[in-house]
Amino acid sequence: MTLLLRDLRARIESAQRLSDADARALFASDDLLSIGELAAESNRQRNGQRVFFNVNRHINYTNICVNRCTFCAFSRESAEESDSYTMGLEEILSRAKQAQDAGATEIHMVGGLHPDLPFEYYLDVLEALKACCPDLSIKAFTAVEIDYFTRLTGFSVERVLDSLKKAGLDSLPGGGAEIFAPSVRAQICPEKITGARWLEVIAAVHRCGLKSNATMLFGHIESHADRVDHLRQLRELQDRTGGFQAFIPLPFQTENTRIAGARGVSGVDALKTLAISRLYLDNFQHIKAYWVMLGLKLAQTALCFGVNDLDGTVVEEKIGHQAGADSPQEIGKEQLVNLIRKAGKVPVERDTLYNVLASYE
Ligand code: V47
Ligand code: SF4
Repeated sequence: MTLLLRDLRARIESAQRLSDADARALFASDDLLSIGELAAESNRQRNGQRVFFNVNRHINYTNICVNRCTFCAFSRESAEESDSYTMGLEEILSRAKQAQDAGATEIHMVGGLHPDLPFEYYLDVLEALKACCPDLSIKAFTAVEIDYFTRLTGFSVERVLDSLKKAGLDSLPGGGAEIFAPSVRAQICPEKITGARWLEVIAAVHRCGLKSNATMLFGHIESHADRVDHLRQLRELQDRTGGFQAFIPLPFQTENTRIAGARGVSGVDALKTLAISRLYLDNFQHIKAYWVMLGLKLAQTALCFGVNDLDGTVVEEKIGHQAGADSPQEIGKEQLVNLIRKAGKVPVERDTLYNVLASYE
């Protein structure tokens, strides 16, 4: 172990916060195994041997989007394109009912920024979901969608959130954060809200009493310093609100995307990024390895690098798969339990708010 890592170990053991310079030094280090060991220890102190998963279903209600993020293989410009779609109420409800019958506890619902759907569509969907499946927790709409609803309606963020909450919204996922650095956003998502706006919307989400997650899209054109800057802004907001549940680093999938020179993510980089996130984000309880983008085996390996959550059964996923993710569409609960057990950990099924539903000792 190098001097840097020995020094960091001492500081982590005495619960001292890592600085941005520490995090940048970790990204520059080749000592993946020592970084992983430190992150695993830090996770053990927080979460013991337990690894969480949930039984959920993703619903991507439309792929039509007025933004044209260059990293996104999922979105389509208009209804004229042959593979564009927008789900009606019945299509959404039938997916939710199937999920409920299969034992799901959560619906994860996000989509493109549709040019014509009125705000009432989203309220109707939430109300209908709650009426037909009252036991399903609805985690829906990224900060990017929430901002779009303020532009559709002319309402404040607070008023939009209040309406969605009354209609049945229970929590928010962490998408749309990408990388906060303006120079990177200008190239990968020029039409998307700024990083500052993402943080402002999420601060309002937390103020209104809803929990959310946070993500970071990495492995395209960003530098290590950009990643650390992103993590710092999340850590600062979490200090203020405490409203984030999990952090989810999303490795960039390159197929069908339009980023010149994007390199994609190696297994080493993915594990190192997950481990550094665990070490730096000392005020986040959970670090999630999203198996859809990482692949099952790398997600399992991540459990030895500070990760304590594997997301869920998912069932139908489009955003990662259209960009070339070679993971399956769906995995069963038994498969998740096995995956976690074989990593030497204790699988725990959770609900959206991390209450324990079942422990597979
Ligand atoms: O915001 C888009 C990302 C996100 C690509 O909160 C891509 O529990 C990789 O946020 N390669 C949506 N990533 C997914 C997401 C998420 C997933 C699972 C759990 C949770 C949670 C949130 O996917 C988008 C964007 O950052 N994305 N295109 C791509 N080519
Ligand atoms: Fe639209 Fe989201 Fe895709 Fe960007 S990432 S083009 S906002 S669906």
